[in-house]
Amino acid sequence: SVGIRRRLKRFFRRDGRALIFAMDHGFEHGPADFEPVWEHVDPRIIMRKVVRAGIDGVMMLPGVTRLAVDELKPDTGLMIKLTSKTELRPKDEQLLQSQLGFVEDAIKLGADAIAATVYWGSPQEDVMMRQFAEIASYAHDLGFPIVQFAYPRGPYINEKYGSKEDYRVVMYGARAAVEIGADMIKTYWTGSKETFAKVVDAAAGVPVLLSGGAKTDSPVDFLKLVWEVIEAGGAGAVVGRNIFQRENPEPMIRALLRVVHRNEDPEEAAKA
Ligand code: FBP
Repeated sequence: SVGIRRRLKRFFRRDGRALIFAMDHGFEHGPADFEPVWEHVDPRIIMRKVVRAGIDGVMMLPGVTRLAVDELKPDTGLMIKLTSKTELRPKDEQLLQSQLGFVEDAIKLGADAIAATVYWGSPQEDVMMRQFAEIASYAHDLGFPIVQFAYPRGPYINEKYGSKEDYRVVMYGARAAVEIGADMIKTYWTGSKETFAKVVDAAAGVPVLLSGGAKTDSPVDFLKLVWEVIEAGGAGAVVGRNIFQRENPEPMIRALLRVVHRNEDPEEAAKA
């Protein structure tokens, strides 16, 4: 619909690319994720820095959105995620993300897009598929785009492919996300530009964004990874720990923006 197309533009610049800040970690991993730079446990403090640095969009759960929404600029894309799990659950139940909020409430909070995770290959895949289909149906009905965090994850994947980052499973997850109706996909790095290009192909034109992952030792290592994503035809990145676990998130964001939007050489971007 027109609404979906218009709202997707909130995230992507004219070049069709986006850098989005992810901050659902207090729930999905627990507040310990903020320990490297403890002041960032306050959503207002980190959000202020991230927005000042010029981020294109942000992703949060509903409760923290309420706390941090005043820090956003009018044109900052707001993605509200409606599924998660805690790490307090028994290990084998961590292969399920549960619904924790509702589309209408996310829209009242000002969301431009709704997000939900599916762990493709999980023993609970069926539950997450239905959950995603229901959330997507509500969102689309109201003219809102739906973002899928398409994460292959589960015992059979490890047995058959050796890793959840194997491009064959990552591209399967991305394609499954397209087939179920996602307007944007966030997924793992597959280890090389060539393999990530296959993931992009499998998504058949639906934008594919990198899921940041654990903080790299040096900022330039992460910039190189994002550069390869862009070279592979990726639409950008959704980044959490590589931003908020750094003492100075602003230079990192500015460097990431140069790589995402200008294909700038990572070493140069890091220096600037
Ligand atoms: P990061 O850039 O920190 O990896 O954030 C992206 C993200 O998908 C978060 O939205 C989420 O909380 C986290 O990664 C989940 O990571 P995992 O499931 O791999 O533990």
